[in-house]
Formats: sequence, C-alpha cells, structure tokens
Amino acid sequence: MNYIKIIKRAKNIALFSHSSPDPDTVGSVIGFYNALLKLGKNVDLFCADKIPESYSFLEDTIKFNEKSFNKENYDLLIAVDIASSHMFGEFENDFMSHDNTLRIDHHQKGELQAKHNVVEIYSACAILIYKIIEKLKVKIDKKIATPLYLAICGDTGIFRNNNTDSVTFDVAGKLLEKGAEIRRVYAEFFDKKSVAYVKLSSSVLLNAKINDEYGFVIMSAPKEDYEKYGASTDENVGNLANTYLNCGYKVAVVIKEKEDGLHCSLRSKFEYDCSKIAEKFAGGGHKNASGCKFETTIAEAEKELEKEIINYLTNENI
Ligand SMILES: [Mn+2]
Repeated sequence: MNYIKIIKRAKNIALFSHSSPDPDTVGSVIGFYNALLKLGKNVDLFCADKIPESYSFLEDTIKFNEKSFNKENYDLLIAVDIASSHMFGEFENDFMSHDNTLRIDHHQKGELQAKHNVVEIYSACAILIYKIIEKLKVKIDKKIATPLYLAICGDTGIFRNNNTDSVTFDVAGKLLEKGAEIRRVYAEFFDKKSVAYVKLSSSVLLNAKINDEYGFVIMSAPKEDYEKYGASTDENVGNLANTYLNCGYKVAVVIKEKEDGLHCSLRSKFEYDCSKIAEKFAGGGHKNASGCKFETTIAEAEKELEKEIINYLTNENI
C-alpha cells in the first residue's frame, strides 16, 4: 500500500524524534504533528531524550512525552529523521516489534527498516515532510511552516552547508510564504545565548591550543569551567570550532566534559575531511562536522587527537 494511504487510514499515531534531538528531527515532528491534527488524527510525540529548553519557543515542544508510551494505543508509529534503530533509545524494542511502522527519513545511509519506508535524499527531513504534507492536501499554516523552517535551518547550517541546494531554497521560500516566522527562528533559537554561555565560550576560545605548524586547533571545556560560569553542559560549545576555521585553520576540535565522558566536536574546512579523524576513535559524521567520544582525561584525549590530526594532515592525499 502506498504510504499516503497508510497515513490517511491511521487514527492514532505516534511520532518519534531521534535521541540527542536536533532542530531537524524536532521541527519536522512538530510540523507534521500540526498537519496530522488538521486531518483529524490523534497524535502523540515521543523522544528518548528531553527536548532542550532552546526549543520552547515552539509551544508544541511540551507535547513530547506528555503521555507514557504504550504501543497498543497506536495503529501507526512513524520515525522521523531516524536512520538507525538505536536512535529510538528506550522505545527501540516497542517500535521494532509494532506491526505498522513507517520510516520517513532523508539519510542515504542507515539500517532502520520499518514496515514501510520513505527515504528520499534531501538536505533536511523537513523537506520530505513538506512534500508529504502537500500530498496529504493539508493547508500549510504558521504552526506547520515555522517548525519546518527551523528544521531546514538546522540541517543546512542556515543555508550554508554543502547540502544546501535549490530545492532547499524553494521549500524555504514556500514556508515563508505560508507564514513561517523566520525572525523568531533566528532570534529565539540560533542567536539566543546565555551570559553563562558567552563567558564559557570566551574561556574555551582563549585557552585554545593552537598548532601553527600543521594548522589545527584543540579546545577543551572542562567540567570546572561549566561550573565556574554556571553553564549547563547542554550549552552548544562544539560550534566554537568554527571560530578558528574562520581564522584559516584546517581542523578544529572542541572537547566537552560531560557526565558520561568526553564528547568531541570536530570541524574542518571544506577541502579537509574531519570524519576520517573521528573514525579513528569509533566516531563519525559528516565530512566537515563530526564527533567522537573518549573515556579518558582531557589531557589524554588532547594528546590522542593531536597525534591523529597530524597523522591525517601529513599522510592524506588532500
Ligand atoms: Mn536530519
């Protein structure tokens, strides 16, 4: 059966965002949620992790995990922007054992096999959701357009990453036409900073270890610094790596000390591939933005990273 019919037939639907939620998975789910409500569906939203405070300008964020999940209550489960089953977290077994599931996704790679799968390659999952909402003949309003616009901005780095194509601008333009509040998306999500964040990031940037011989930078945000400046470990200091890329360095890393160990954000200039470095530590991601984890001290992680970055910059045919 065609997936549009499957959606149309369902009465009680659960939508899932992936764990460690990002703007694409959250925005796509909230936009789709409002479209499904217009079709008269009962819809509940789930995510294995708490949706960060920064999303609360979208009032429907509070709908996530409002109910405790019971798979018997739904005749259709939909995974949005989820490429592999572990990204369901605690919901993995229930999703995988339900007999009517749909994966809506834009990732080329990914092992998740739902009962039905719609996987089309776009810059953001929100583009695919937009096209599905059109097929469902739902009139797109502000409550649908704003979260989808946030989602597109998230996965394209606000229309700056290499995945930004004419389809992205086309759909973003249509969302604007249909009432997307783009100023709110920028002001209340992307540009908003806490004083604690500004202080923490200043310290991280100032204490960067700069290697001018090979052209890379390693930064660290130790637990003491989060505490000193009163910053939450949710603060996104990973993107500070870009600050040094803008100064001309080839690769930059931020090591964040969290409860469960060290999380590293790697960034590289266009012609360099930092995912190759992340892969050395069982991490991965995209060519210019990747991540990996360590269960060592910061000093040890810095040493390991330094070695692999030098190795990459020396040996790769870049
Ligand atoms: Mn995505």
